[in-house]
Amino acid sequence: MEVKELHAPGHRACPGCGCAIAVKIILRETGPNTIIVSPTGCLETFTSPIRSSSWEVPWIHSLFENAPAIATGVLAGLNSQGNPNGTKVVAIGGDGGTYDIGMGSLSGMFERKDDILYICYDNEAYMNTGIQGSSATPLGAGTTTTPVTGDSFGKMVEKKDMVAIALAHGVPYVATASIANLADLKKKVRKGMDNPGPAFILMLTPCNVGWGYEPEETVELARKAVETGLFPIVEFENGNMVSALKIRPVPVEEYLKPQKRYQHLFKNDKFEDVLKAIRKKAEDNIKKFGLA
Ligand SMILES: Cc1ncc(C[n+]2csc(CCOP(=O)(O)OP(=O)(O)O)c2C)c(N)n1
Ligand SMILES: [Mg+2]
Repeated sequence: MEVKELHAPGHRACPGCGCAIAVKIILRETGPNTIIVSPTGCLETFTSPIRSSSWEVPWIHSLFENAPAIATGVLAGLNSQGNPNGTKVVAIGGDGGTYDIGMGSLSGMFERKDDILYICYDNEAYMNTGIQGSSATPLGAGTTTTPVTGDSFGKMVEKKDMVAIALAHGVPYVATASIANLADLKKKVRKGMDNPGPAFILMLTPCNVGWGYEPEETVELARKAVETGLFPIVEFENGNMVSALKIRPVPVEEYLKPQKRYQHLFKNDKFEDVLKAIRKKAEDNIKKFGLA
């Protein structure tokens, strides 16, 4: 049977865009009875060039900083009319819109316990405006604002832990997902939508332009992020971990080396401590979530 894609072909994402893959699959699971909210970022830009749209569901673009508040408003509007069709509200925002500038707005949405699924597509920088670092950029990664020059080794501090932040708000459904495991991603979107109250899903969506790799390697890199332990696939219901994808850990170098943003770590021994810290991050995740 032919599937009608709700995120239609013909959008203007870069070839190999991890976010475009993710959104197509997410909408297959949400179905048409959904209103999507997106803050400014690549997703908004590549799906809505002037006078066209690749969305086959109602879609609203918010400011960079307020997607959760707009989602709350959309839900309030639906509820004020009795929401007879049970239409769901799903917000899909980038890491900049989620970890940084939209954090206050998201915190409010979590606190209000609004029945909204918020999905963050995390490409680990502000890609739309030219690869500026965000608080999701990982330790050691080069971006235009975390430069690699002289003794500077790219991002100098660890990535913010958004899963822990969502859990600290008491969000009843919190999960991570990967475009290398689509059945799991769809299952989590379904759970996040069916769960009453707020839900938060974090997805790592590699960006070949910002990370510096060949477009056809996107899904393989997403898989390597999981297999190294650097991006654990976990799921929490009411604060309790209910699933964690088991891995047979591969060395972090298998994930880092194909990416230009990490090349400086392999040029000489100067940044060995950074590599050690990245290895330790993977080991800590494996221990913390019982991945191996
Ligand atoms: C208040 C405000 N500041 C800055 C911008 C410029 N801006 C638009 S998109 C963007 C980065 C978006 O990054 P992210 O949320 O990670 O999404 P991505 O582009 O990576 O998909 C920035 C800085 C803006 N639109 N509004
Ligand atoms: Mg981003």
